Amino acid sequence: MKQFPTDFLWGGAVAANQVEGAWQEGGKGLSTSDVQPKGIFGDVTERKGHTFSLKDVAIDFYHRYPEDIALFSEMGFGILRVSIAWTRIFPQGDELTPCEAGLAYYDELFDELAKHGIKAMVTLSHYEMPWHLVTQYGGWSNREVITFFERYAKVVFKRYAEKVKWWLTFNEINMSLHAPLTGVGLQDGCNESDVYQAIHHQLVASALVVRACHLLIPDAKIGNMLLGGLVYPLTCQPNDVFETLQENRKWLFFGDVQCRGAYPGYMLRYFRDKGIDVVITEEDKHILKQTVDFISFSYYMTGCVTADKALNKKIRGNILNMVPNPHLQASEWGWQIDPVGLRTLLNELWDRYQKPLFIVENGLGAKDQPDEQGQIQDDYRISYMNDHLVQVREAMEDGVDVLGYTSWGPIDLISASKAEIGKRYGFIYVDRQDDGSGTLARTRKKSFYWYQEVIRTHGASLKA
Ligand code: BGP
Repeated sequence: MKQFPTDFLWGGAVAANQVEGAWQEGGKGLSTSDVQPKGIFGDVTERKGHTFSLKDVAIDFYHRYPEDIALFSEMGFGILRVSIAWTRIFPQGDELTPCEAGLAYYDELFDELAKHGIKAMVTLSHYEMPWHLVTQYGGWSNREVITFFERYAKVVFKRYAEKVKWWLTFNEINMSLHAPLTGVGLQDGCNESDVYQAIHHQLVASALVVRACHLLIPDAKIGNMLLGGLVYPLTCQPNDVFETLQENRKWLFFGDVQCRGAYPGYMLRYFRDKGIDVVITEEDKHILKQTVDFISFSYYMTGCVTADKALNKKIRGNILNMVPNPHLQASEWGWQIDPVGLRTLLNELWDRYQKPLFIVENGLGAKDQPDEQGQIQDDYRISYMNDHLVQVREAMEDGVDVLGYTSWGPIDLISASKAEIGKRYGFIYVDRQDDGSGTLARTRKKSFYWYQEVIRTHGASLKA
C-alpha cells in the first residue's frame, strides 16, 4: 500500500481515570469517575466505607508508566495521548493553589515520554471532573466552574509549556447529551435546558482555554474532541434523509461552535421550537469566536436513522439512538464496524471545516483469550485496524489533511461505558480480570508486532 507521509503521527490514546488507578494517592481528590464504579452509564456510589471499583487500581499506570512507555516506544510511537486528572491538580476544583504532588507526577510522565522521543498530547478533561464541583456548585450549570476550569488549564499550560505542544479541551464534548453527569456534572433529574446551558458554559470554557493556550504556549496546537457519531439514512425516503441531517447536526453542532465560532441557525431554531432557554451573553459570543487549531475525534461505528417513529422505537440499538445498519457486522458489544464510514467522516469534516483532523481514538473492544502458550492471537483486532487505516489513507488521497492517528487503548484498560476490563482494546495484554484478580503483568499480543510494522513502514504494510 502507498505509504503515509513520514511526518504522520502514529501512536495511542488513554485516559487518566481508565489507566492510572492510585485514586487516593498524591493528594488526588474525588472525581465524577470515582463515584461511578460501574462506568458512565452506571449509578453514582458515594465512596464511603468499602466499595469496589475496578478503576481504583485500573491498570496501575500511575506506578507502571515507565514500563508501559517503553513498550509504546518499542512499537515506534511518535505520540501518546493521555489526560490530566483535574483532581490531581485541583483536588476539589475550587482551590486557589494547585497540588504540587499532582503537577510533579505529570512532569515525570512527560519527561519519560520525552526520553523515548514520544510527543505528549494532553486532554484537559477526559470524562471526569472534581466531585466537589458537582455537589457544591451543580457542575457546569454554574458559570463559576468556567473560572475554575480556566484556572486549572492555565496552571498546566504554564507548567508544561516546554513539554506539551498538543492539547485537547473536552473529550467527546457531544457525549454530554447522553451522559450529563460525566460530561457536564449534572445529576439525575436535569432537563434538556439544563444540559444545553451547562454545555454552553463548557463551550465558553473551551474557547477561553484555547485563547489561554495560544497566549501561554504560542508554538502549541489546541484542538477540540468530538465523538464522531456519523449516521446514515435507513432508506432514501426524503424524511429519513432529513431526519439524518438533524441527527448528525446534534453532534456537529459542537464542532460548528468550536470551529466556526458561533451558534448555527439550526440550533437556535431547535432551542426556539423546544422552548429551551440558554443564557448566552454578548461577552460569551465574543469569547466563542476563539476557534480551535485542529479537530480531533473518536471513531468506532456508524448507525442509521429512520423518521418512522414506531420502527425507531422498536429497533434502535444503543445509546446514540442509532438503528442498526443491515449491511454491517457488529463487535461483541454491538458496535457496528464500518471502515468506509471513517473515510466518509474524514471527508465530511474536512469539507465542512477545512481544519486539520486528528483521529485520536479508534479500535476494537473484544474478549481476548490467551492460547496454550499464553499468547493472544488477535487477528480480529488486526483486521479491524488494518481496514480502518486503509480508509484513512484513502481519505488523505481525497485531499483530507490528517495529522495523525492514536489508537484507543494501546494497552488494555478499564472501559468507560461499563467499567469492565474484559472489553479489551490493547496491543498489550494486562493480566487483570473484571473481579479485580490478576497480576497486572503486561504481555505483547500479536497486534503489537503488527502495529509496530505498520509504523515502521509508514503504513506500507497495510493490506488494501
Ligand atoms: C470513548 C471514550 C473513551 C473510551 C472509548 C471506548 O467514548 O472517549 O474513554 O473508553 O470510548 O468506549 P468503552 O470504553 O466504553 O468501550
